[in-house]
Amino acid sequence: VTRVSSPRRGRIGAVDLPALVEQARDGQPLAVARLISLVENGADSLPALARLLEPHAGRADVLGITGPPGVGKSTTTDALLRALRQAGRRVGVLAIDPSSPFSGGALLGDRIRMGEHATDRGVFIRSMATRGQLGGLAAAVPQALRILDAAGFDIVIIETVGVGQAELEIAHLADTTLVVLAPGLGDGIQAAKAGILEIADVLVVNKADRDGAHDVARDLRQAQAMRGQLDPAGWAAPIVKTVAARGEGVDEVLTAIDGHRRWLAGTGTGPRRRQARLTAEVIALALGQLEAGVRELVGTEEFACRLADVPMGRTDPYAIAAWLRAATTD
Ligand SMILES: Nc1nc2c(ncn2[C@@H]2O[C@H](COP(=O)(O)OP(=O)(O)OP(=O)(O)O)[C@@H](O)[C@H]2O)c(=O)[nH]1
Ligand SMILES: [Mg+2]
Repeated sequence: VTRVSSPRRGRIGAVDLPALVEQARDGQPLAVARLISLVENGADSLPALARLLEPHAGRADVLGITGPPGVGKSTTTDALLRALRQAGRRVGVLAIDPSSPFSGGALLGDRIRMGEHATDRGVFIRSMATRGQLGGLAAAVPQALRILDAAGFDIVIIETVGVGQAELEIAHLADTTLVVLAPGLGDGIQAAKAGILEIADVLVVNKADRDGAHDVARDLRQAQAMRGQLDPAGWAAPIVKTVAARGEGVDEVLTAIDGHRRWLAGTGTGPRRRQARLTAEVIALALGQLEAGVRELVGTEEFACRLADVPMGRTDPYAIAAWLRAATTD
């Protein structure tokens, strides 16, 4: 069995990868954008790209921002971006919507958000999708992080919508994860609370100009206290109220992020998280390749024949699965 290769992959055109990486490291936004497109499309050159980038990566702080729809994640990201730029830090933003993997490319929203920073080389904003990457977002996002990291961004913000399983997985890619909530989310948030507390390093209660923000913060504190009894040595996420639309509370959020960064360094949790991130990337890549190999075989005549033998009692599903596994990895 040949290695899996989709006809789309690798047909990005002749790319001078080392030159592109040099241009990206030089801060050229077009080069950064082209490299991220390679990741989205699952180009054949991705292993080579990872090797070119790795010596220059590992410096950026990765900040995850997630939360239910409409709570103000993008507004918060923008407010943080502005504050971080004022402090002289270079910031890359990857906006990811796990529920719509095909929306891809530079969205209208990016261009609007980018507008303010269009001439600022210290800012790069990009929506990301995964059309071709094996292993989906879990494999694509770390490679995109590597690109922005090697391109010299001090902080990379990964913004994802929602608090479902996919979002939680992506949130785990960050060094520090902000979960943004807001008043008026209803009962859905109750169900999601366990997951939220699990991943949040900083809890942001946005729209504090509205009624109910105080209640949300109090609920979170109570849930956190119960959880803290189970894990007293753990990190208790600070709860910060913000009005992101007016930039209020943003300094407090940055202070909370700094506090978490010091805790990561002081406890050795930081390197452990990065190790976990790398492990998750490798697993996603391996599973993606295995799955593609299995699906390719499922399209063959031989598979159809084996399947037809099942009702005759000549073989069974377990045996066919074992054959698939062996044929995919040999
Ligand atoms: N009242 C109030 N409105 C806010 C605040 N921050 C953001 N908004 C508004 O809330 C709406 C949603 O904000 P976004 O930043 O787009 O929220 P989001 O979480 O990124 O939304 P999705 O990406 O669609 O999930 C917009 O109309 C914002 O203007 C705030 O602090 N107070
Ligand atoms: Mg948004």
